[in-house]
Amino acid sequence: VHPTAERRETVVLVDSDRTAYTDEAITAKFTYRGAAVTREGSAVRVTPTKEEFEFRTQRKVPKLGVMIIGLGGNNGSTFTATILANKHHVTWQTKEGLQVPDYVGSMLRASTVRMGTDPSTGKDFHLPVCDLLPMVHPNDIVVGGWDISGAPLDEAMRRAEVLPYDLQRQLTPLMASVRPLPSIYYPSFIAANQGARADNVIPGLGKKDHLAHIRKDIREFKAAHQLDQLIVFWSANTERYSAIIPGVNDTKEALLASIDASHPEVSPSTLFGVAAVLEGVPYINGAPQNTFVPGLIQLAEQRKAFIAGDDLKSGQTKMKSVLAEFLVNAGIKPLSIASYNHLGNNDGYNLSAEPQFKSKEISKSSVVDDMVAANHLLYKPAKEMAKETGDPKAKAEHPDHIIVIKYVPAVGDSKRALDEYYSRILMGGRSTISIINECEDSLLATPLILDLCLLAELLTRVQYRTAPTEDFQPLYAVLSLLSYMLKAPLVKPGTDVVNALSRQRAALEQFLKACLGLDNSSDLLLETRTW
Ligand code: NAI
Ligand code: DG6
Repeated sequence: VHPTAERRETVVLVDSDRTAYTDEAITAKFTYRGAAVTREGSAVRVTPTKEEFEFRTQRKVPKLGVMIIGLGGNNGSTFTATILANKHHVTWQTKEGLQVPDYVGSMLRASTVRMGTDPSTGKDFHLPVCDLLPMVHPNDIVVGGWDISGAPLDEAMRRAEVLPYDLQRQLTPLMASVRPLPSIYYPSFIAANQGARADNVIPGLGKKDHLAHIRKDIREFKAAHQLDQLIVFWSANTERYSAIIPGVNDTKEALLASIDASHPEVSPSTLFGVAAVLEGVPYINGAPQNTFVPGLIQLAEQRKAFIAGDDLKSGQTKMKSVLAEFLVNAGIKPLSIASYNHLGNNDGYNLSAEPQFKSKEISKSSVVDDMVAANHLLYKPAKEMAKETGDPKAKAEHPDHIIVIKYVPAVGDSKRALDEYYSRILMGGRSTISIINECEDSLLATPLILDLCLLAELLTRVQYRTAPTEDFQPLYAVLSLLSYMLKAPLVKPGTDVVNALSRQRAALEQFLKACLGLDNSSDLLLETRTW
């Protein structure tokens, strides 16, 4: 068994009077420290703040199901195959020799977190992230879902051309028994070139009936597999953006009424979201479109149901959320970022249509915004630009940022991404960094889907309160803690989006540690810097 798929019985026991263990739960007190900052003329006043939290994490790991919309796609079939290969210990031959299945690329299963120092050696002590708190083992996930293409998953896996032949050959009998449920197909939302695939659609009833149908599918899947928890995950084709229309999808009441009236602007991904929220199961959007219209966010808030999105941050954009942060934090000024990629899978085919490309362009474009806005020494804020240009509506300074995606069938799922970062360095000098990245897109995306589902499930078991007299309550509906895996993270309306990968990872690590009552000032390493 590969170490990333191993089952361990690790229990982290925190030796502190602020952390308590019962058979049911881990309860931890945590002091959340921040600062209130104001400018007063040439002075900046910083007032330290603190708020007391108590986190309670249920220890019993549920039997988990994941229902994927787009199950027969490259990601859906690769996700299913990965879990089945690990569960059944399927090994396969390649020119490099015998391969064992793994979960490489999953930050939960394949990365570690620094816990502190081992006093006997004085060396750092690291733990797999998935061992911090009780989490579902991926091999135990029951996978199902919907697709407008009715191909059973063995055929879908062959069509995807992602996994090696000898693995596909052995997985065929296992995959053949998984068949996608019929799905909702509204042709105006995805590229016309997808029409040929749509042989497995729920008959043309109204949107109200479609909603009822999907809700019933969710309930039946849960019951049939005796699941304690379920995640619904959109991994279907990228849709065009929905228009946000007052009275149609801007409030929860309007959205529900629009579904009743079969309004044309209610997309399949939004309808699935409404179904999941009404069934009280988390819903995650792995594609870029604006599934989470204001009405759906409101509905999730009202029902205290969890939602997360948008769009998996797998390769080129993940790299960008590291590199742009590095450059700007190093005091170097990117002047332009030009990102090109070509791919030949069905995702690329769908994105070759302009409205669907537009959705992807938006999610890929926003990823450097927060890093740029954080450095007013390099990039002039809007106010300064307005003064300089005389245009009161002038926008803050920003690097030129261009996104190009081309469909090249020959390369299949093996995406080739080229990026150029052109920056200003000392004394008006220039620096150019070029990156070429080539790999199977779905082999990067699959572990992200896994992490998103496992984390969303964990967060359904975490509750908090801010005073001992209060009842424990769930976290806020939009799970922005999942941002690390997402290109355009959805956050609580009115709050800032964090795109920088290191900050996203730190937030997640710190939160998992906070649930154990642990503070995360370990990188201070004061013992190495003092006498
Ligand atoms: P794919 O095109 O292979 O799979 C999408 C599947 O969705 C197809 O089987 C299609 O028949 C199905 N589908 C379309 N509309 C549907 C509906 N209304 N209901 C149910 N099924 C429907 O695409 P792939 O590569 O699996 O990607 C899935 C999504 O994830 C795309 O939106 C893509 O942009 C996004 N994504 C993919 C990444 C990757 O690395 N592969 C990374 C980031 C995002
Ligand atoms: C082409 O850009 C297809 C897309 O679906 C991407 O492959 C996917 O969004 C992953 O993007 P990135 O930028 O994280 O590699």
